[in-house]
Amino acid sequence: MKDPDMMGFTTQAIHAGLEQTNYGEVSVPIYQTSTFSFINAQDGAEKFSGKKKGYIYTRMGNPTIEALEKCVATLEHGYAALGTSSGMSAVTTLYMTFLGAGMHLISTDAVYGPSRSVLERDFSRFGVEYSFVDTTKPEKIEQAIQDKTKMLYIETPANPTITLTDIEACAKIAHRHGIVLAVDNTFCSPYLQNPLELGADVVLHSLTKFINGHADIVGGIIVAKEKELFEEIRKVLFYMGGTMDPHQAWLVLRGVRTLPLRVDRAQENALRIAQFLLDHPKVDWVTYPGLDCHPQYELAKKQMKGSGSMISFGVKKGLEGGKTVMNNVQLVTLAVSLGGIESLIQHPASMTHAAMSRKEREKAHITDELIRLSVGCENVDDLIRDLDQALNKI
Ligand code: LCS
Repeated sequence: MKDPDMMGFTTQAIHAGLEQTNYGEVSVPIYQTSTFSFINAQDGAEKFSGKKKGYIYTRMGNPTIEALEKCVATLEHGYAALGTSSGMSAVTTLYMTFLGAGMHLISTDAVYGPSRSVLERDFSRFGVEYSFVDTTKPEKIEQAIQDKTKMLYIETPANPTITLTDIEACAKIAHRHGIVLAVDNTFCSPYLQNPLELGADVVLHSLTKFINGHADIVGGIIVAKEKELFEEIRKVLFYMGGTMDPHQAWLVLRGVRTLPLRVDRAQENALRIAQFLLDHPKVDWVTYPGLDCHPQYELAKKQMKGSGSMISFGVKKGLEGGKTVMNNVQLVTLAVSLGGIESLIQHPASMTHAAMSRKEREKAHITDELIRLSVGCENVDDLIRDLDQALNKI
């Protein structure tokens, strides 16, 4: 009955990862311990050598963290997963695994700001090279490939432009050239998109967002399709130390159990809000994958199982108009982050993507007037009323 492969997504989200002990618990216990005792010297030596399975030290594995890893690996159809201290820890662990001096990465130009800045500022100090291209056009990826390219890293939908990259097309290009394809699936969650099924080798999430969904923790996770890649990443993560804490994992487990319910509600709200914004006289443009005016509406239907709840839009009077909206919303909260039950609004050019130069931002279509809205699970009429009064102040 509890074979995850036989279950639908909502059942998996609720049950995957729980392995009952003799107590018959129905929620995963928090194993808040840094280390695990060995029965004797031989037991310790065998666990270290890998001859015997068992827990050693929480940075190298812990039952609560493993329960979350099993759950997300099931939802993403991967071989196994690794919990990380933050989404950025997942990103940098992957860079550290697949890149080194003289190696080259190709990435989406409109990627989450720090996923780009950490390459420009930090990995470059160790000789890592990179090209940020408009991955919405697969031919641009092909043109950027060099002999030393080792990794293709895409984010779709991209933060904050909500433009899409064709995962299947990227997998074909990457594998033709022997390159690893990693997909940041944060904006969709595994409920709406499964990159491993579309040919990606590795998927990562900022758990801080949809998977946890309650704006109360920071965390990340990496899911690998194959054992070999998983083992490579695991060694890097254990030594670099960006691992998770059991209490953090427990909170995410509590959040993931309702992922499909939250996403269903939020994206229902988002479609209504996107249509409302599109018709509003103070709004110039709206980018939302559920609108047929989205430039990649057909691709959204092909690779996503729903349109999600992230919207970007531009208002009359550009940035000044956007500031008026952000300063006047009362229910929608002015804050970065996304994917929670509460609606959040922010201005990427001065907030999440402020570390990019204006030139690079404009090249990536992260224009000054772009406002990003993460639609939550509130009553949609309340959200629309709030946005309407704020827009009307422009
Ligand atoms: N990937 C994506 C697509 C993200 O949006 C973020 C965070 C990360 C990775 C990093 O995850 P973290 O370390 O924060 O858990 N995005 C944020 C945003 O748009 N506003 O605040 C954080």
